[in-house]
Amino acid sequence: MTLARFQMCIGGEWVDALSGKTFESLNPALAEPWAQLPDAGEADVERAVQAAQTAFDSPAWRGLTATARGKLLRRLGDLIAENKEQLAQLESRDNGKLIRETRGQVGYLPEFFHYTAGLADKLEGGTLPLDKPDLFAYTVHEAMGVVAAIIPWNSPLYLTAIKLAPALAAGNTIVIKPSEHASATILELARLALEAGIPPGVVNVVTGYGPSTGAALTRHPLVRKIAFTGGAATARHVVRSSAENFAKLSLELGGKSPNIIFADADLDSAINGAIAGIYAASGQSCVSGSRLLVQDEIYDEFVGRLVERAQRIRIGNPQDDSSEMGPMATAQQLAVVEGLVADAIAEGARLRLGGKRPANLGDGWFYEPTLFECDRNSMKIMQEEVFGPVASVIRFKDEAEALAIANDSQFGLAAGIWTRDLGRAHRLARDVRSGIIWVNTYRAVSAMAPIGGFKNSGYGRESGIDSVLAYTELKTVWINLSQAPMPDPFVMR
Ligand code: TXE
Repeated sequence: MTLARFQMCIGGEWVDALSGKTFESLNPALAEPWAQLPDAGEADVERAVQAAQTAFDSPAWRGLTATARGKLLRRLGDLIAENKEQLAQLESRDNGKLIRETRGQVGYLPEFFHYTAGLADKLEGGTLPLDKPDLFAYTVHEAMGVVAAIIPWNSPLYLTAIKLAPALAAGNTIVIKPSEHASATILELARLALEAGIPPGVVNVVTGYGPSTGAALTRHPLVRKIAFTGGAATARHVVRSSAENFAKLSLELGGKSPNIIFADADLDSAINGAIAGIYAASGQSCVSGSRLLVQDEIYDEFVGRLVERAQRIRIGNPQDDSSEMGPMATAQQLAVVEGLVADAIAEGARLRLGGKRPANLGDGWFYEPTLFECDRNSMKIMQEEVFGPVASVIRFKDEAEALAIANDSQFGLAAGIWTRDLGRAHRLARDVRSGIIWVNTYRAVSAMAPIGGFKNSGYGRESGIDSVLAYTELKTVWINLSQAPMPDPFVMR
């Protein structure tokens, strides 16, 4: 099969790696290469960061009003809408995500760009009611400079959009390093950014591996902010890189989110919520509801019905409209899932469903919807992120026990609460230590809603009205109003 060939976007030019090196991207449904991309080395990263810095300093970008930047982002949103089917197809082929899901995500991206475009000219500073009558001061939110965005493979376009749009709205420039497993749609996004009229060098994409390309980018001294989504182990490397020049950081890491089902819940809804939480996207979602906490009274019925529904999930070609679950995006991730399932069995978790690769689906990296029953929240399968279609279920007696189990986790990204009791819903929304709480729903996103985690799920928030502020530096400007000479220089004013 002939491979599709991609080039990187640096300074508005489409280029190969200076070394000429390339790597292949594999189609997860077939486990075979479909595309060839440049393997960027240190010198390519250097070019990209310099191009971004030059663009940052150029009148073509720096000279634009915030309103003009907003218009460019709006145009980019429109172009994404015009190209949505092609982008959805490309992402599905590249990372194995269901076409119905990539259509949904890409279909929503324009809303995201339009919303953020509207924020560009609303970054107001303040005048300060100083307690010093001879002085006047005000604050200004300024762009930071070059932003590095490190993107994982699970939702490349969406996770790039929530970094790119606010970074540009605030007037920064960006170098994006997509995952080596899913770079194609990010290169397409760069093409659309140029087509939208965003000046060359404002949006750059370097493709390559994490420890080489990614590390060269995150430790570059001109990078002022790193926006990272990925795993905790990689995040630790990124935090260390940022220590070189104290680049600001936002980290969106994984989770082991509890989906808590009370006996008074609408069970039909809760079962759909449990499925949405763990089997949608084959569990390759940072907000996966991978721990199911189910109240005693309904435990047997709930688990029975969940197993029955999960058994009917149609696993298959992600580009087929009728498929409900596609493959793992990478062979490594499949190996992680298989390893954690084996550990769970060895530790005594009871396998109720799945636990293996499906027959008859060829070499693709498919894995069956899997469910473990657990007696203790301390089991590894209740504590470690699997990032695959593997749920573990545990029973609880009452609200206090549910809360204790929910919070007994190193992570704190999301939580689902299923109950008809309004007071209980609000009590748990208050007391569960996580950045996102869904009550009687799961996996809802909106351009207006912040995303991010407590504890080991990272820090910083993306999306929502404050997302642009996270890409600014705050400046305080002091003006002397007095006509008198400057007072005693040896005393703080
Ligand atoms: O992510 P990595 P991986 C979790 C999930 C998964 C685990 C590892 O549990 O099993 O992370 O997944 C780049 N310097 N999540 O290996 O390694 C890399 O090239 C700079 C949660 O895919 O974190 C890619 O572009 N960059 C998650 C990006 O980091 C480096 C989504 C993410 O890769 C680098 C994905 C380095 N030293 C996985 N090493 C979520 N929160 O949604 C790698 N990279």
